[in-house]
Amino acid sequence: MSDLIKDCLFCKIIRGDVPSYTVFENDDVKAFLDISQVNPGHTLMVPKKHITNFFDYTAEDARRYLQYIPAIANAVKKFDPKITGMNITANNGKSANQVVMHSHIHFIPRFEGDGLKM
Ligand code: DGP
Repeated sequence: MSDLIKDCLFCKIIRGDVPSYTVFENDDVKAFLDISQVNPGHTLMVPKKHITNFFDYTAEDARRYLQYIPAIANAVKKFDPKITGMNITANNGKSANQVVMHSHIHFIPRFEGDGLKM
């Protein structure tokens, strides 16, 4: 295993070396609750292959990993019937506030009148 993958926080979560609350998982991706909940149910989806961000995705990576967005959005939505919307976003690159350099998508549940500014 390369040092990059050994030391990557989200690779550690995928391996189970760092605990997380799993929302959805299959051979390709894992989705787990974000440690800093912007709103209740805030979830991150990561590909199990280490890819830094979307600049490095091939078309095949996009087909393989992004196909799960609807399934994960609906899994998160099931947490609470009061979830009526969801921000599905990615911070791509350091200047765009990407802190963890393993590609991930945020699923941020929205509630009527929650006042969250996104
Ligand atoms: P970003 O700025 O897009 O790179 O967001 C990284 C997210 O990762 C941030 O919302 C907090 C989350 N995060 C950081 N460390 C951990 C952790 O150890 N466990 C979990 N579940 N989430 C983490």
